[in-house]
Amino acid sequence: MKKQARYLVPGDYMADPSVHVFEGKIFIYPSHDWESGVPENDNGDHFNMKDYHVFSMEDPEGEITDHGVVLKVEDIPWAGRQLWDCDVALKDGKYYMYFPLKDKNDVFHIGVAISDRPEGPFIPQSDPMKGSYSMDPAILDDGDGNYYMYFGGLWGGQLQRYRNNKALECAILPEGDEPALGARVARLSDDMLEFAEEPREVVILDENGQPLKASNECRFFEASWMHKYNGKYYFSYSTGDSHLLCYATGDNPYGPFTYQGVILTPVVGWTTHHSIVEFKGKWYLFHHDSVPSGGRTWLRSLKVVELEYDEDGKIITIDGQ
Ligand code: FUB
Repeated sequence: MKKQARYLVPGDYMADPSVHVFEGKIFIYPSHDWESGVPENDNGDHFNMKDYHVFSMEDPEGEITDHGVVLKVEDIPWAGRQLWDCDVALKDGKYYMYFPLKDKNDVFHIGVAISDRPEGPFIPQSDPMKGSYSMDPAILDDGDGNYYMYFGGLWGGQLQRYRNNKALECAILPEGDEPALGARVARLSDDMLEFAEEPREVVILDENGQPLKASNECRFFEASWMHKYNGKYYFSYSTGDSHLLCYATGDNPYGPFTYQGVILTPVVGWTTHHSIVEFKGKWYLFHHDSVPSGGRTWLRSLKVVELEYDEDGKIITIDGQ
């Protein structure tokens, strides 16, 4: 029987959910879509978000609490525009929010904001993380004291403007049989405010051990997420212009990861984005679509649906429609 996804915030447009269990509750850190009137283009200028709310739930089937605005563009000293997908990590009683934002030169960097509470408010640092670029940060708490950030996205996410962590003079997008561009991963410093090392590329291999090609409809585009299941590392992501959520598995946080399959088939709306979280022995896929806004791709709505694995640890594909 088809699993029925549930809309979580019918009264507002929220997208890109990053979800964690803190203090025994589910906390959702989404982007906050709104009708800013900016025309749609391949740079994603129509995703003109200016603040974040935090939501919590006692249970995925229970009521949802809106904790209100917890961070806004005008409070961030280095801000230009566009607060995109954020994530939050807990270390030593403090909550660290990682957020992508364009600076005053329209270049994406990743900033950090801190709170004593999972529901915020979050106070931003005065500068972005040194050496940070592109967008869509996702944090893995590896459970051994190490935290890793996965980040990056193509087109409007600006990843094609960089190689080896240096800005290129002109953006280069690989094509055809060239290896696809990968997300980036870096361990975080002990104070959680900087990279502890140079970011590395996340390599996804096909069944023959070869890196996925740029022309492959399952190659990485944006929206990294990392979770662990039965001791394995599951790196999941959006394929962007082919509109899938896919995943690859590995035996350590850096990879390489081997491509496994599709988590979610295309939803209504151009973007697809997610997080995967375990709560009381069940697994859930939090994601978004543009059904409630009548297909307006910049006005997305949060959803949750149960996610299942088969006996070999493969994620059973969910129908996005
Ligand atoms: O919400 C703006 C961007 O759209 C996100 O950063 C991407 O992952 C896509 O969902």
